Amino acid sequence: MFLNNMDELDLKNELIEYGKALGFGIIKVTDVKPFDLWKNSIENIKSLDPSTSDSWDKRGMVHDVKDILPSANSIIVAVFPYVPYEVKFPNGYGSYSAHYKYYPIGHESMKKLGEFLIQKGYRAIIDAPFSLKSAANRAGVGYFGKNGVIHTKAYGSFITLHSILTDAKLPADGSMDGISDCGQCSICVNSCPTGAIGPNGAIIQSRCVRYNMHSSDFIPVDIREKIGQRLLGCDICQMVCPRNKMYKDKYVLPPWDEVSPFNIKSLMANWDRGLKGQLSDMGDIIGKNFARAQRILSTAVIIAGNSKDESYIPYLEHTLVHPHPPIRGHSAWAIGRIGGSRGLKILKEALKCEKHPKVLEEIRDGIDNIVI
Ligand code: B12
Ligand code: SF4
Ligand code: SF4
Repeated sequence: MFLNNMDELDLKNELIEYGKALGFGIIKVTDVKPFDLWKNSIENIKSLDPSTSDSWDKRGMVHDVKDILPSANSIIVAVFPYVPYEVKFPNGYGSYSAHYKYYPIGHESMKKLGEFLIQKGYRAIIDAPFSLKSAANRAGVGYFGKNGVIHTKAYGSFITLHSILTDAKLPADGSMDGISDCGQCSICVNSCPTGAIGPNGAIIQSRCVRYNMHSSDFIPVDIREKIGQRLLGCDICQMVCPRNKMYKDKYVLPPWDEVSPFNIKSLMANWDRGLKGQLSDMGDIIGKNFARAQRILSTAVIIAGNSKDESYIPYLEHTLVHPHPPIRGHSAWAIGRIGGSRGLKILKEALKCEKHPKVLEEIRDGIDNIVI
């Protein structure tokens, strides 16, 4: 028995050592008890935000990890820290959160850590669909913030979280001494541009900019305006958090080759010739799943509208005939937002041939609101 415990501890130490070499800042272990608080929180969020209730079923997340691996004994939680990006990229380029650059890197590193366990004869499932934040809190990694993400002492909340579900019996770390240490602070709640932060760190998805981004549907107008120049991700509720003060004045821009594929005009100009090259370059950075033509273009059009820059008008005229109705609707809105007589003429022409009722509504609104 003693020898077994020592073996388990040695295995854990070896894992931690290898994990640190792979770039992880924190590696901890928790047990496989069901995440009951998470389950209740999901029910709560469904009642607070019924319009996105279905999205939780579609995600297929489980509250009992034994539903994924019945022989599971431990959950390994790993933290991949990164330096956040500036919100403002050079003019004409959509910005993205550094989270989306580093998540795929963390995931690949986690696969290597999993491989290490597999080679030793254990089962290891990487980034399985369960609540990583709950696992992190229970493993002693950090507290929940009212902003809906976990913050750690060493790296604040600018981290990607990863997990390995395994049948290896690893010694569990102690949990945090509570769910949250936010106390009376509510800076993030008051700073969220769309009022998406509800009670107890409950994020009202239908209000969250990030949730709406890359939606394949029509995005509510007030949220379009708050998207600003962001193509993927929103970091406002983290940037204002005192737990991230170590990053103050340290936000960086990605290197130029990781900015250039996010050129908005080029996306809008070339949608009908296929965006293969540009999307593939984007996918190499933020992951193929996020670099999908229709969704990227839908947000790009909104960014063009928010720029209020008339040089986008010819590009919007081109996206105003896209086969996907929300892209046409967003284009009409963007033209109205930018304004000018050329925009008005384009909208009046579009009114003659558009058939889709929602797009027609967007065109009429654009005409009504346009400033010449
Ligand atoms: C669904 C999802 C989203 C949704 C919903 C967000 C949310 N907060 O739930 C959307 C699309 C909006 C989203 C956006 C983002 N996400 Co997200 N998302 C997820 C995902 C897949 C599941 C989260 C989940 O289960 N939510 C359901 C809610 C009900 O669960 P919960 O927050 O854990 O509920 C807890 C609280 O209610 C808490 N609680 C109970 N009582 C109290 C009391 C107090 C005072 C407090 C504070 C809390 C509290 O207990 C519950 C226990 O679980 C995870 C990955 C994963 N597999 O876990 C990533 C994840 C949470 N996302 C992440 C990130 C980075 C983001 C973004 C910052 C990305 C960006 N830059 O735009 C934004 C931030 C938005 C925000 N403010 O939360 C990271 C967070 C890393 C971290 N530091 O914790 C994760 C872990 C992905 C990853 N692998 O790194 N996301
Ligand atoms: S990610 Fe942005 S929109 Fe979503 S809760 Fe945070 S600040 Fe609000
Ligand atoms: S801003 Fe304040 S309330 Fe929000 S997560 Fe940070 S410490 Fe908690």
